[in-house]
Amino acid sequence: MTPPAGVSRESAGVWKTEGVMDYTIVAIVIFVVALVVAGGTLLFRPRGRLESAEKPSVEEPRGSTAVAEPEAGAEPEAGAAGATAVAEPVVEPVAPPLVETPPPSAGRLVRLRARLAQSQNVFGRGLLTLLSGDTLDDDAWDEIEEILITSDVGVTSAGQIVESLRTKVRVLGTRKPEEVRALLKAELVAHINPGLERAVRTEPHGESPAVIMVVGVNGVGKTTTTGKLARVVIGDGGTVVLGAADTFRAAAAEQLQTWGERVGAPVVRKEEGADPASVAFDAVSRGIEDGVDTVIIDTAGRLHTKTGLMDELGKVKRVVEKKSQVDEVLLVLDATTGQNGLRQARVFAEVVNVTGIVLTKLDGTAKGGIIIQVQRELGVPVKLVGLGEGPDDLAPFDTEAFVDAILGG
Ligand SMILES: Nc1nc2c(ncn2[C@@H]2O[C@H](COP(=O)(O)OP(=O)(O)O)[C@@H](O)[C@H]2O)c(=O)[nH]1
Ligand SMILES: [Mg+2]
Repeated sequence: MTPPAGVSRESAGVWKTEGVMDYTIVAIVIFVVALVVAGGTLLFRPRGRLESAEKPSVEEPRGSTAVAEPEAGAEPEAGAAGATAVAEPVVEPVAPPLVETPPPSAGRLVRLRARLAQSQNVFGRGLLTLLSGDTLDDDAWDEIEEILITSDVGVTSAGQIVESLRTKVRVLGTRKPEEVRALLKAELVAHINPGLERAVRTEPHGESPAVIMVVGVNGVGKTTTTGKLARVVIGDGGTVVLGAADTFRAAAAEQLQTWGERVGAPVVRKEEGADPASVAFDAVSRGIEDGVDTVIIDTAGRLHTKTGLMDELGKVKRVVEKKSQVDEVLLVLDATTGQNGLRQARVFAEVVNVTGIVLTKLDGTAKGGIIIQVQRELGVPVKLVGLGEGPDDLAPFDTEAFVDAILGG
């Protein structure tokens, strides 16, 4: 290369050096490009596998062998870039999640007893302190009644409980703390009625799976309960198909899909605005085809008129019954909503034949007494209680364990 005219020798030297540098730079660039290409191929591969994972399973083996081969023959650098398997954790959440095995349902209420801390402090401790106090006068009895009412036991039941306790305390004479506890426990257990049948009917009959419909007002925890209940059935060794009959918004089906995927339960769903009854029908058909134990159908709760509600839920039930009997209609009720929630629940109970109550959000509320009122008002047993937002925070209701938990000990 000749320096352009007018360039001094000195600068020509520089020019020459620059020429040499040019080659070095080109060489470095080539090297870097080679590295990038090698790294790029490796980085792209996991995505390729992901895409194939979303296709039918037949494709999967091909995808994974394609990954394995070139990786084995890759240059040493690839080992380091292969350690770009650090890309794996990023990729994993998108891949079909590993199927979980939920824990069995037995003893859950006992394990989750700490979640009833607020009810224990306000309701349980409050009552025990007053009942064991030195001066159990009229004021103290009024206070006891007030605690019962603010814990949502209901005015009628509160009055009856106080009346009964007054008589028993009089008979008892002296009041040792353990005697008072036993007395209060017996009273509460009697009001919750341990004799009620609380088992959720999840067992199949003949060729048909058990069919459970989950109903209730918007936001009470229906979808969450449907998902948690699927886990209970699977944790206890059963198989489940879920039906996303809340077609009001796509997000509801999405939410249910996530629950189903975690435990490997198929979710039957349709586009937003589809007929809920047809989704329910398809879910039950799928359940029969697959020979599963239980089909659980999530429904919408946004129906504000009684006739609208009756039309929709009634239709879902009637249509399902063309395929199979409906074994349970579980009414979900948010324990924190008190009288208002109870009023809304009553409308559902009038529209469909409710066979059991699921009382959610009992964690973090002092209103554990609502169990007594709900059963009294609706004439249906509480079968399950929601004690948190965790996937396994749903427990079969057990009267003794519940009363023990709110009384402490
Ligand atoms: N703390 C608590 N939150 C709950 C419980 N059950 C449901 N939730 C929450 O309540 C909200 C509404 O639940 P969702 O199932 O979508 O209600 P849906 O509209 O009736 O289907 C969600 O944020 C849930 O996590 C429970 O037992 N405890
Ligand atoms: Mg929902």
